[in-house]
Amino acid sequence: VNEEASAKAAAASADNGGPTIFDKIIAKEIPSTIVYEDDKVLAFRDINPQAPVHVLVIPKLRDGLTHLGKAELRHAEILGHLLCAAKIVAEKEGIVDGFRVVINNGPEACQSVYHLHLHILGGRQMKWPPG
Ligand code: IU
Repeated sequence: VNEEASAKAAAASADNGGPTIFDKIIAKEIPSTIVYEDDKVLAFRDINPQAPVHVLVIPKLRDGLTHLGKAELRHAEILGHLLCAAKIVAEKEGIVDGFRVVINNGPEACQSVYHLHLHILGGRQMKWPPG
């Protein structure tokens, strides 16, 4: 029932290309615990952590990347930058030898915020397959 509810909630907030709460986090209108920041990306702690370390890495400029399904070759640089930032976060958090990077894409993957983000998860034993 819970899984069904969360899938429905995700579908209900499906991509409409509008602003998201991450705009306010980037603008620092909503406080977040920042782990890493540079001119292109922001990394902050997830408000509802699913592991001892759970950090989100997002592009400061969404530039059409509501979700990975919108990626085009012109996004190659920022996509690479996000992955490099993920590694920096893992190093800073002391989990560089064991961590997971997740991108939920679309309602079927339970994406709830339509501003591309990488989940960096670690600090516990991960399982495979993921749920
Ligand atoms: P998802 O991949 O779209 O499902 O992930 C969105 C994440 O954003 C999810 O893990 C939320 O806990 C997290 N989040 C947050 O950290 N701060 C917020 O204000 C909101 C969501 I709304």
